[in-house]
Amino acid sequence: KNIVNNYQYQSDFDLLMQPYKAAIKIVKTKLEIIDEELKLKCQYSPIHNIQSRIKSPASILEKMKRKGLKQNYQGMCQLNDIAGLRVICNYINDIHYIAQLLVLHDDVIKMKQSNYIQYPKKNGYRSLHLIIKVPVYQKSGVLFVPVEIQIRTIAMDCWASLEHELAYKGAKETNGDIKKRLKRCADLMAETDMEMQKIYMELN
Ligand code: 0O2
Repeated sequence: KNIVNNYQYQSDFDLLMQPYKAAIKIVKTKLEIIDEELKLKCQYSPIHNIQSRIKSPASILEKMKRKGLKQNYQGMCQLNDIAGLRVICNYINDIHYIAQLLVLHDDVIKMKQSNYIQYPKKNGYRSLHLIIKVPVYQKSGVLFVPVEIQIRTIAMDCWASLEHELAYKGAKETNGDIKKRLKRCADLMAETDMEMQKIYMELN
């Protein structure tokens, strides 16, 4: 049975997504608490803003097909990015600091880290991706729910948002010249990030 397709009613999909929504709330609260503590104790708030989303049913299906997973509940449970958070930080050093503080929590299980800052993608994409699992208590017991967290600077986010619209997954046909220019923009953003970090450190 194709469980996602057969869930014809929004309420059924909501039921399926309830633990993922709960996991987003839990991780968002953790991040906000980290930021608040730093603000009070260090007079510095590294998180610029936090966005979150639950993957759409169409996107869940597309990814299950692309990954060759069975299109059923078990297949869906193998996806790690149904619950997603994007943490936008002010400076590059904040990214690793936030990631370190988050995985220090006893109830956070670190599953995977992809460092697209140290090793940017060929197109210039930069971000730190973390997959963690957090416990979500249900009346039937505890579920360990995966959450994908993308942590990036304002500049990295600016580039990724525009590139997502312009070129990601072949959104529009992009020739070699466009790819080169997008990559150059990403590199310029990265240079700006380094310089802003230096300025911040010199002033503080
Ligand atoms: P959308 O539309 O943003 O939801 P993996 O499971 O690690 O084997 P996956 O999930 O493709 O493979 O992981 P990856 O490459 O780490 O990318 C996950 C997400 O990062 C993507 O989600 C994008 O949000 C973002 N991302 C990755 N590469 C790029 C890129 O080149 N440009 C932009 N703008 N964003 C990128 P989705 O589900 O692919 O897409």
